[in-house]
Amino acid sequence: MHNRYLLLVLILLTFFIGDGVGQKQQLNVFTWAGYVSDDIREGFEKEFGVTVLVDTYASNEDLLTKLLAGATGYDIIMPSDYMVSILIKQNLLEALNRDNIPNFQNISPLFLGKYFDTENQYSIPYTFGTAGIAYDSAVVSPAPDSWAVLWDAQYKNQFSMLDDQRETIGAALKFLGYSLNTTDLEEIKAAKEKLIAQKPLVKQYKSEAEELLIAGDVVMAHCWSGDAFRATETRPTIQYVIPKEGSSQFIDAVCIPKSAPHKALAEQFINYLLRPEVNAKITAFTKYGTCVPTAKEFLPEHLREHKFIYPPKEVLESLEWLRDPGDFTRHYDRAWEEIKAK
Ligand code: SPD
Repeated sequence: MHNRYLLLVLILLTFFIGDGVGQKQQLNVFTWAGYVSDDIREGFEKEFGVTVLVDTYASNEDLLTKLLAGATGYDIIMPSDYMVSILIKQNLLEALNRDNIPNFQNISPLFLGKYFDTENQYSIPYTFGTAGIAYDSAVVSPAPDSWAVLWDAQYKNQFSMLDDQRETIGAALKFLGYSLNTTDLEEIKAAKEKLIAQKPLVKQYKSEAEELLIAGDVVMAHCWSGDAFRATETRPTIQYVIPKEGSSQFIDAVCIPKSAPHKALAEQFINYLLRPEVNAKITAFTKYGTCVPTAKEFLPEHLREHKFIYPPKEVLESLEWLRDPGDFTRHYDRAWEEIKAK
């Protein structure tokens, strides 16, 4: 009798599991624009009987500001490398339970154990890429090879810069021959002045640069590799270059915030993303690299080894990871505020 009662309770729970009786559970994803496609979202919704809501941000700092302001509804976030370290330090991330993520084994060791989460206790890699310059080769000639082109007055009002303080200050630092992660006040000041001098030439600061390129609003954009690649689908004359002075490389990760309302569902979603056939859909949509080698079997030939995704060795050697500058962050914040206020 007692067992039958227990069974009835379990059946009712299965029926009414969710945020309220009769309601489907909702997974809230907070990520970069153009990062979670409808087919990935709908595939999960259908299989798990839940709804997935996707909200977007334009920079890691926007994500951090929102979390520090107490945003509590998000189950999944996708910070980049250095922001993972910052979020761990701020105690804002939930440790992942690997028992619930058996597909973790599908990830290439090349993308694991990185400096920002050496044991992958809090993060799994989603995609990887670089920052560089996308340009319309039908208009911009000769092909640029240096950050200098983004200070060339002939392109006044015809290019955009990322609306991302670490990336944009980073581009100026690299142009000046400095590290992306400098903690030298004079170098930050020089980068700030460079960007203030550039400002009258800039059409827009925008992280979703592919939209401007596709619309033909700009002929050049400081932009991330996958977004440049996406723009080529509409404008095949778009090319992408990593300037000779060097640039940034990144891994965008998937994490669960400490405040996530649906942790178990979030781990199921992470496990789902790591299925090779689903992971291939991430690359097919975002045009960023996959961290799951077996996903390549599900990708068309041109996405398996594309030059926008896999730069040659000598270019790779010129790339730097963004890192958490600790207390020095305030100088990056201040420089960015001054640039944007001009
Ligand atoms: N549209 C997707 C953009 C993803 C960019 N990743 C950001 C890396 C920042 N260092």
